[in-house]
Amino acid sequence: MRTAVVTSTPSDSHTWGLVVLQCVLEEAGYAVRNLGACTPVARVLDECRAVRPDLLAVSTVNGHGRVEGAELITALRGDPDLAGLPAVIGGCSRPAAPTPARSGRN
Ligand code: B12
Repeated sequence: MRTAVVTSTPSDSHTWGLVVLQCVLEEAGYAVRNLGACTPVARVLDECRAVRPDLLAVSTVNGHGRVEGAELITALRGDPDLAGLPAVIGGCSRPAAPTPARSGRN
């Protein structure tokens, strides 16, 4: 059976994207190890070394994913054991606050 590690980034405490991701991957036939929210990069790497997954899936929605996701992938690619592990990052990119529409003249 294929396995996937599902995780968030160190600062991201949102959990429901992780739950959805786990459900989708399980429906696709993966055995999933869900590391939960606010997961340190070192822990993700340790789990990947232990589980030897076919996929690492990262959910991040709190707005820091661009930085922390890059840090995670850089660490992953720098580890000889994990450098070739397929990894995906996703999550909402909704703006924190919509820009109010200008009223009146264009
Ligand atoms: C619930 C919620 C919370 C709860 C979380 C509780 C919990 N147990 O998860 C609480 C109150 C704790 C919280 C805290 C904060 N939140 Co909040 N939160 C939300 C909220 C309302 C819903 C998120 C949610 O659960 N959605 C349901 C899940 C199922 O959807 P999802 O996470 O978007 O995931 C979907 C997709 O993104 C995608 N997806 C997700 N992961 C992945 C991964 C892959 C690989 C793929 C392909 C797809 C994918 O698939 C999922 C299903 O469609 C959103 C606003 C919103 N309406 O989205 C804000 C939101 C995410 N939060 C936001 C913010 C700013 C915060 C705080 C910083 C607020 C604060 N000032 O304290 C903190 C951050 C805490 C932290 N350290 O991370 C912002 C993020 C802004 C940004 N991205 O720039 C949002 C967008 C609100 C906003 N518009 O300002 N939050």
